[in-house]
Formats: sequence, C-alpha cells, structure tokens
Amino acid sequence: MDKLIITAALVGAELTREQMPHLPVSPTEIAEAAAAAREAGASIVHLHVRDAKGMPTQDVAVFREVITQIKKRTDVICQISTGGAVGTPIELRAEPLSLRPEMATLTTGTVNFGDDVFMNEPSAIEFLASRMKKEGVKPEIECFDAGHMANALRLVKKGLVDEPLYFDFVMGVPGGIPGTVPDLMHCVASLPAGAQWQVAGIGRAELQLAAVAIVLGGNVRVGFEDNIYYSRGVLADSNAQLVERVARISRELGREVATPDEARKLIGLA
Ligand code: KMH
Ligand code: ZN
Repeated sequence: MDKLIITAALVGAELTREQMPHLPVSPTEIAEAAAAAREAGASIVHLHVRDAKGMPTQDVAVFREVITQIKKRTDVICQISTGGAVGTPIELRAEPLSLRPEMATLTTGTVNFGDDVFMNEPSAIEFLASRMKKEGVKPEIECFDAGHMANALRLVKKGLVDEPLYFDFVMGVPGGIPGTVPDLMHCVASLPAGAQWQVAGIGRAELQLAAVAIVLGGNVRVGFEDNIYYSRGVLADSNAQLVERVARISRELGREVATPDEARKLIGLA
C-alpha cells in the first residue's frame, strides 16, 4: 500500500475565532500552522485565507503572502481553495489560480450547505477547470455528494481535466453526502480506474472515516476547516494535533506517512 498522504485544512472560510480560539488567521499564523502540521505528518495544506478583519477573502495578494511565508518555513504542498466562502463570485474564486499553486480544489457540483447553498453551476465548474488546466494546476476534485464524481468524469470527456483524478470526498456537510462508512464505501466503489482519493469527514465523522481510509488505501484530510474537536466537547489545541493523531494511527496500523516530496511523486506533481 502507498504511504498515507495527509492534508491539513487549516483555516476554512466559515469558521470564526469565537468558535475556535486557535484558528490561524493572519498570514504568519497560517504559515506557522502549516509548518507545524507538516512536522506532525501533513504533506499538503489546503488553504483559505482571511483579510485584515479576519473575513474570508480570495485576494491574490493575501494568498501570495501566505504561500511565500509557508515556503520560507517548510516544503509542504500548497493547495489553494477555489471554493471560497458560500456566495463568493466565481471570478473571485478563480483569482488565486494566477499564482500557479501546485494544487487547487475544484468542486464539481452544487450542494446544500447547512442553511445555505454552495453554488457550482456547470458553466462555473468548466470555467475553473479550464483556468486550472491553463495554469498547470492539479485539481483536487471536491465531491460533497456522490453525483459530483460523475460530473468530474464529464470534465475528463470534455478535455478540461486530465486523468488520473484525485478525489476528495467531503462527507458530513448537512445537505451533502452523510459521513458514514457505507456512504464512503459507495464512493470508493464508484471510483474510476486509476483514480486516487482522500476523505474529509466533517465534525465527528472526521476520525472514524480517516481510520477507514487508512485501512482501505485512501488518503486523509483533517483540520479546523472540517472539525474543531479533539474529542467530544473538547476543542483541539491546533491543526497539528489533529494531523499527529492520524499519522500515529496510520503508523500503528502499519502504513507509513508520506513526506511532501513522496506525496508529489504519488500524485504526479513531480
Ligand atoms: N467553504 C465552502 C463553501 C473548497 O475549499 O474548495 C467551500 C469549500 C470548498 O471550502
Ligand atoms: Zn476549503
């Protein structure tokens, strides 16, 4: 089995300091969190950034500052979000692609998102996919629902995304695919040949689905964007603490954890 790739989703767009006092917000805080997550076993950081008021932004200058500071500290793969926050206009979502990061997320369908709707019309998805192709950015296909997998294959048919695909099953968002083991098994069984995958379980689904992915040969995403608790009612101290637990469980189960350079080779970035 390949080594485990761990992604740390450090910030998110919806979370506030009131909900999570340890949330990294400034570029320096995000870069320090990225370096600590890498030390704990992460090879990718999934990046949202915040403006001076702590609000989510797709501002290229802020992404540039964050990525520059991360690269000064560590060798982790930087994956920018093109999802942004619910309601971010599609043109703004695409802007940080001009920085040509190694990876970026590409959500391949609309989904109810709690009381909101995370809109991804077919034309918007194709716009983001073609920008990624033009800039040479590897998409991570974000599936908030099972039907989003088939939408990704349509992009392949249209020549907008190249195989092998790297899927992220985001499971447990209210309105999306539930965060259960049978739902994960359904997603894994539906994978096209040669595809790679990871799971991002939301809330209490995070750890259980991570354990299943480790055993099945998939990869794992953890971090404050997805879950702020270490155990029931106990907030995590840091993103690194959540990463470290997954790395420890994986090693205990006999699966080593990939370094960033090993992850680059596994994903085809190097
Ligand atoms: N903030 C969510 C509405 C992504 O990063 O690509 C979308 C999201 C997905 O977080
Ligand atoms: Zn995100």
